[in-house]
Amino acid sequence: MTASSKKLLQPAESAYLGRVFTDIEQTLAVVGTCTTTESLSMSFSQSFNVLKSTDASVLFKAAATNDIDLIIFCAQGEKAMWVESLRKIRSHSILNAIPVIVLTEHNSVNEQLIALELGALDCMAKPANPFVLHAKVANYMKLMKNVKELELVSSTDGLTGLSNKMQLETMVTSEWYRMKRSQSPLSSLMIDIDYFKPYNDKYGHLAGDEALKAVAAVIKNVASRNSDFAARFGGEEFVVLLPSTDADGAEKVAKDILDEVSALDIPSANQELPQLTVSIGISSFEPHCLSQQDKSPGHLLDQADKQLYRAKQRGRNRYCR
Ligand code: GH3
Ligand code: MG
Ligand code: MG
Ligand code: MG
Repeated sequence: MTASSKKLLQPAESAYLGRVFTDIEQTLAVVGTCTTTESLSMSFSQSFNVLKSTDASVLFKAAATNDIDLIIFCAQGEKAMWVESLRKIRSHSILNAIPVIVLTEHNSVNEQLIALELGALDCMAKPANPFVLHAKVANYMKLMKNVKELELVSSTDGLTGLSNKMQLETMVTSEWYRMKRSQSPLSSLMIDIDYFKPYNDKYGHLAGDEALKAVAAVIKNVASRNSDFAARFGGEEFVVLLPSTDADGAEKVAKDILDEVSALDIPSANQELPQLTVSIGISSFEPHCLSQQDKSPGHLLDQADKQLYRAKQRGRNRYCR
């Protein structure tokens, strides 16, 4: 037996809780009304941001405004009741991606199988040994940290730090259906750098990359509401989604982007324009105006692309709606 495995087999339990993984940026939701829920919330509040929820519906409200990393679900009362409650959590649009540890009264094989089949990550008997539970929570929290880092990398454009095209596609679909549900407008901007091929040819690709980063920073800075979303769509093209924003509002955002890109004062490779500029196509949709043909989310970017084409035709460094 190695010295390290010996140490693992003989934990100094009283000292253990003091050195478990701690990250107050991460959020643990504890669901239930039993005394266990209270004591768990207390003991974990040293290590994580703890959200107490009496039942699934309270948890749903919390999930809308909090970024939950892990759920401890205390199964209590009639089996049919807690199974239904767990099922609701596991089929919720946000919560279904969050791992759940279920604590049951008896932890019979039957109870464990039900919880695991509903997608629980782990199942323990109440009262759970606090050291084991803290160690498990610490491990799952570390795992969730890695998962989130991977999700971020896979949804981000490496050059500009904006979201990438894959993430944009997800957002277009979700914002489109949110717009239809919420009865508030949705606008999008398709932005393309003018004469960028000659710019690269004249100043080189590295300078081209720097210009792309500078334009991306302007876009991010202008589309600054929490709900705004900016992505690199392709080479020198960007898309901005503006939820709850009508055509007039989108026009203001487009105008600010035009002005601020010009103000970067990056030299142009085209004699007609003194600075590097962009052209912008705007599309706006109001749910009550959607005709039968306008049903799919793809319309949002198709319309913006058509308007971008018009802006290019009309001489660039402008927007069309
Ligand atoms: P227009 O005004 O009509 O938009 O003309 P344009 O030259 O910008 O359009 P075109 O689509 O012909 O050229 C886009 C150029 O963008 C091609 C390529 O040189 C450049 N580009 C695309 N991706 C990158 C990139 O990642 N880095 C750099 N430096 N240049 C890129
Ligand atoms: Mg282009
Ligand atoms: Mg271009
Ligand atoms: Mg192009």
